[in-house]
Amino acid sequence: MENYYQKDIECASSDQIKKWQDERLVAQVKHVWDNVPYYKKMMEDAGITPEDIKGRDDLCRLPFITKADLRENYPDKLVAVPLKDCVRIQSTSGTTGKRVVAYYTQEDIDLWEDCCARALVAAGATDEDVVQVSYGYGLFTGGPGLNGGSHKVGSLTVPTSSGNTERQIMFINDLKATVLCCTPSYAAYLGESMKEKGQGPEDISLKAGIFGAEAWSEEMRRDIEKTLGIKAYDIYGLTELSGPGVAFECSEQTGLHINEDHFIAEVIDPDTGEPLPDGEKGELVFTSITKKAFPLIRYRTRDICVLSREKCSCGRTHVKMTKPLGRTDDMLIIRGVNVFPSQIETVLLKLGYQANYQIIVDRVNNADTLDVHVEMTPEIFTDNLGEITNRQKELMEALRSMLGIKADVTLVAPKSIIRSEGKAVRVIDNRKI
Ligand code: DLL
Repeated sequence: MENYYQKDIECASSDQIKKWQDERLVAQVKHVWDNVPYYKKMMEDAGITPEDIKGRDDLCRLPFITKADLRENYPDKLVAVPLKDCVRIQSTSGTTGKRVVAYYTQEDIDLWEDCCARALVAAGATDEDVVQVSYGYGLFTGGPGLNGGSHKVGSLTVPTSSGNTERQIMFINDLKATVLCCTPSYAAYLGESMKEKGQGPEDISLKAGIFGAEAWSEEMRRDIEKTLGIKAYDIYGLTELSGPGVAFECSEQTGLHINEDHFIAEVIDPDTGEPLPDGEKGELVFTSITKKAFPLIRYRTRDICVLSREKCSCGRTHVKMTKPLGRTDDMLIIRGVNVFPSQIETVLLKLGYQANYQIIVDRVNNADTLDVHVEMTPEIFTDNLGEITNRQKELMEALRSMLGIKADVTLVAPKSIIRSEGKAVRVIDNRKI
């Protein structure tokens, strides 16, 4: 039997959804025009006033907003309510110097947690479940979002946060956790670790998992389901829009329902910016129509996907997106953390190296690995092993502090990294996802 958290909304007619989107978009455009000078100027430059936007069909007349705009307005110049009305910030993981900071009113948090609750209930969670939240807590939205959603469902919430695998396993076993929320690679790692301890799927209390924040394949889903003895659900989201719960999988598992009462989704041609019809692959663009503190109008996510309005057997009516099929920029997601090659380059240049490096990403035993090969410059070149080890250590520490995750560093001889005739091949991603 299919379960819903807010059935009237999740199964609303397409006319009803359109009505909500029309009304909320008109109000949101007025809200940003009145309260955010940057939006007002962008709209003026595009020759648009709020009166021109009468509903969803006029959305394409509005200009896009990008991550660059968000950085330019760091930290709070896009906030559309008085700061005293904001109760929380969250921030994106691992971006350069100026991170994106997203602000929330209490109502924004409430609505975000509702979205996460929808995902949990779709995965079968009830007030009788024990939900272990093993996403990171803190600035990352994974932990706080699913934590709040789990409270709304009335489940017993276990806020383990990420890491400390021994303790994770102890709590799963001792508290008889039934739902696990974490990145898919961590779920796979937990599964392997439990298997090594002799626990088979029949000895594990978990029945469902809600995994997202990074790309994962159907093969990985089957692996995790087998080792943990669960049904594994995908969840999608981004800090800029709230966090996890922008879209989630239902039991049919043929795409993720986008919460259309809060977000209007479009797919555009990333080169021309032209909206594409449903069924075509392009860049996902979102407009948040209920967020008050940090509203985004036509935000370019850089995620590539396809939208589908085919009827879903679960009864939900909200549009479905495929799993993200890639990105239009060079952002890597390693162990759930967003990593840009430019961050690595910044560290190397600061420590006296040149931009001759290669980033090798792989997935070993279902956990992402990050290796950085760095050429020594002729001035730095040495064959003294002690000195090389010290330099590698220094680089590893600097990279950890910049990226927030561990990177292994290998120093190589000058000119030993193959030069490309075209664009430098900086990233070799061997993960099969
Ligand atoms: O990753 C929010 C989140 C937390 C989603 C927990 C799901 C679960 P950011 O750190 O801002 O937010 O990263 C957002 O991660 O633009 C996608 O490229 C990627 N991403 C998120 N979910 C998925 C997914 C969180 N299910 C960026 N599959 C997004 C593939 C995903 N990629």
